[in-house]
Amino acid sequence: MKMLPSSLMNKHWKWGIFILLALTILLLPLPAQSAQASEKYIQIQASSYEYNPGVVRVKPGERVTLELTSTDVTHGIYIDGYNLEVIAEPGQTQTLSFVADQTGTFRLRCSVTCGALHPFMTGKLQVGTNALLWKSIAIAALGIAVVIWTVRT
Ligand SMILES: [Cu+2]
Repeated sequence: MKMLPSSLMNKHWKWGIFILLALTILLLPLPAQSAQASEKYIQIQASSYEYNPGVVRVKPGERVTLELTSTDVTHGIYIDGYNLEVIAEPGQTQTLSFVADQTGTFRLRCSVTCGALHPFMTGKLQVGTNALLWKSIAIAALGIAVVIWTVRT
């Protein structure tokens, strides 16, 4: 077998370290999240064509009650993934309670055709920290560091 040029060997060695570190980041257990069943009330105001707040953050396992109020026409919220829906008529408040038993980011969509921009009336439900995103960022940063390290030596 032909020996690889030493400079190339050097680079392979660095990428080996990168792969090891990347795997470590991926397999690293997440800090234990509180298993306490706390309750969270979140008021959401719906108006054409937005939710206020647009992003709802809750902890995994939390009992969540959304209080949806519409300030103009009838609006709804459909939570993708959880497959739950709540509809509020003008000036009214409707509540939706559920346990945030799935982690991740879920899209909120208006479930009532409310006007021209209705398809764009969306929000987000974020359950727990987005661990996968942070891991991806860490691995990408590590990759960039190895590239810089390889180029400079
Ligand atoms: Cu709508």
